[in-house]
Amino acid sequence: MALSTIRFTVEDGVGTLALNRPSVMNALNRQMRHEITQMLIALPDEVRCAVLTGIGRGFCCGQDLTDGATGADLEALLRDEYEPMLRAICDCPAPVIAAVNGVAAGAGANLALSADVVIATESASFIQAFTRIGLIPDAGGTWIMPRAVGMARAMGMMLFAEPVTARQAEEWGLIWQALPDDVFAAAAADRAQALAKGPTGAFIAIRQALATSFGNSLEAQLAVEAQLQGQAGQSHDFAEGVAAFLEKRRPVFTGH
Ligand code: T3D
Repeated sequence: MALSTIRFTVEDGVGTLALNRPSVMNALNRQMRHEITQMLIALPDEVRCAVLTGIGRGFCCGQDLTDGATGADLEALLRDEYEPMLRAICDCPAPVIAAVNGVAAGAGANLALSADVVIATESASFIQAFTRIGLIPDAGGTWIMPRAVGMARAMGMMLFAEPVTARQAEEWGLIWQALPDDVFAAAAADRAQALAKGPTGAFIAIRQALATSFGNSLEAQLAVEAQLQGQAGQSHDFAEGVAAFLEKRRPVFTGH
C-alpha cells in the first residue's frame, strides 16, 4: 500500500506507524485516517507489537481543521472514518503501544489513549481540545477518560480543555509512563521489543478481558476469564512458558 501520511517500518517484530504530517503537528486528515486503519487491519504476520508515534514535535493534534471540518456531517465522519480507525486499534491482532512524542490534542489525544499501553515523553501533553472549537470530545474519549481517571478529572479536562502534562497523566493513571525526553525513544523501543517477544495470544486476551470488566458482574467476568484462559491454556506459548520455567531457561514465545 502506497503511504503518503504515515511511515510504516517493521523491525524485529515491531511494526511502527509514524504519523507523518509534521508541518501540521500530524493533524488527522481523511487520507491519514484511511492509512492508519488499513495498515492496522492488514498488519504483516511478523508484527507482534504495533507502535503508534508521531514525526516532528507533535504526536497528533486531532482533526485537521483545514480538511473540510466545518459544515461537514460530523456524525457520518465519525461513524465512517474515526470509528473504523479506533476499532482497528482496539481489535489489532498485536498489542499496540502509543509512543507519545509530543502534544496529543483532540482526537489525537484519544487516538493515543485507545492504545493498549501509552508511554509519553515528559515534554508531551494531553489536551481534550474539543470545547475550544465548540465540540464535544469524540474518538472514544468519553468512554476511555472516566474509566481511566474518574468523572471529576475527565470532566475537568473536557470542560476546560487545558493541557495535562505527561507526568500528571501518569500520576492520574491516564497513561502507563512518562519518561524523560532523553530516554523516551529507547525506553519505548525496549517496551515494544518486550511485547513483540511475548505471548501475543495472552496479551490480546488480557485486552479482551479488561474491555468487558467494567460492564460485567463478578460472576460474568469470572466466566470471561475462564473462557479466555481456556484458550490460553491450549496455546504453544503456555506449553513453552511452563517448559522454560521447569528447565530454568528463558521462554521463547512465538505468539501461537
Ligand atoms: O471534523 C471534526 O471537526 C470532527 C472531529 C473532531 C475531532 C477533533 O480532533 S476536534 C479538535 C481538533 N484539534 C484542535 O482543536 C487542536 C488545534 N491545535 C492546537 O490547539 C495547537 O496547535 C496545539 C495546542 C495542538 C499545539 O500548539 P503549538 O503552539 O505548539 O503549535 P501551533 O503553532 O498551534 O501548530 C503548529 C502548526 O500546526 C500550525 O501551522 P502553521 O501556523 O505553522 O502553518 C497550526 O495551524 C497547525 N495545526 C495545529 N493543529 C492543527 C493544525 N492544522 C490543522 N488542524 C489542526 N488540528
